[in-house]
Amino acid sequence: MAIEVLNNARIATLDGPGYGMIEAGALVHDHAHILWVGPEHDLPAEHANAARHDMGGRLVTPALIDCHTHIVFAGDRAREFEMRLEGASYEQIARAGGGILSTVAATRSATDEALIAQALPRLDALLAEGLTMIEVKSGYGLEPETELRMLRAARRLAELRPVRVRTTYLAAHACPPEYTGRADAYINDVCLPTLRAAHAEGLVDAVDGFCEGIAFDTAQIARVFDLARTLGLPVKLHAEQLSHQGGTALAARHGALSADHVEYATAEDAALMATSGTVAVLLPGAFYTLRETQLPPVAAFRAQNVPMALATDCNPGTSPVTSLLLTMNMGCTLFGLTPEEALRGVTTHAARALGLHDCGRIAAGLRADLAVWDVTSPAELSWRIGFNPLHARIFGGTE
Ligand code: DI6
Ligand code: FE
Repeated sequence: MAIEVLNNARIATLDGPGYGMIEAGALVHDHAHILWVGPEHDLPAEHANAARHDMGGRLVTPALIDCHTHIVFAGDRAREFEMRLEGASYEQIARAGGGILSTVAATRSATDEALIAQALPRLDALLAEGLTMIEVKSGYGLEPETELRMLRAARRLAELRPVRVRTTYLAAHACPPEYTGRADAYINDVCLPTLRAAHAEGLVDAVDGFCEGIAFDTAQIARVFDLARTLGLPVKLHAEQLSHQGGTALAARHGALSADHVEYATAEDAALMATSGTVAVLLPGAFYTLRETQLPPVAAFRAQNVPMALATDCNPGTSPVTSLLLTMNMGCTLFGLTPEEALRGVTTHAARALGLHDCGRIAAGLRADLAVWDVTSPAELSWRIGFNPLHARIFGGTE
């Protein structure tokens, strides 16, 4: 592939301390991977005659990664939003058969084409902010065919847009109406066999669950994780979102890639995550939407060197958010992250939460997935609200 030099750039590599800034920087790529990055005056002679693309002094960062989304779903939950404003809680609505189950009904009755058509505008909003990698979960089918259709729809998005997609199997998201009061039977009859089927079709990159009073307990999730291990699939978990259930410790015991939400996690949980190398995926959009007050233990994560990722959790119920820039702002304002932590949270640490080693930083050998911004300092990305300073999105070296 033709070699190109991006020059006259301020490059936040996130490779090394701070932002890993290179002022007056240059980056060489071959329209797939980064070959070299450094100060422009050190550009290797072998690249001196390569095509130049002047960045105009703009800030270049790794492209953004959303490591926790439910963007494939049908219908909306505006009525539930109104009910919560009238005083109903998320748990009350869920226990009355609304919440996740109302999206399950809409998703089951949607065609494949409708699922894709409804997901695309959400994906496009994320792409417009410089995203090149997105994780998408199933979990609104809760029966074999719709779980598989959701995963296929998610994979299809990567054929319709210049983006990479990672699919996560989340049939242990809620107990469907036909199994009310029989969650163990649901795990045995539906969740486990459908995981085998989805894996056999090559549709599963990771396995997730919702460990919560309104969803599944640690023993039920453990059975799903045991099968994931047998199949050689990594696991992650929605843990300690609304209460402390022990999901984080379970996830750490299973060497999970990430424990997500974790508002109710403790300092002991953070220590376990540090030992297992589990990333804390913070989801401030859900915290904000549910008007939660329990803050995730950010100080403990820092003290234990647990990497913190940030993601939209884009879903119709608890986080109808399609902006990683807003998520960064919320991560700072609501959770007290620094703008540097927020940027690492949607790049380096998001990649790690997905088990990826080829993106999330700017370094030779990694993919040329970049975002070019009309800002002066990286902190500006977290500072503004509802403003998108993206100048260009570069996916595998191609703008
Ligand atoms: N936690 C969440 O915040 C989403 N799923 C989960 O396990 C909510 C999904 C929904 O309400 O539709
Ligand atoms: Fe979620």
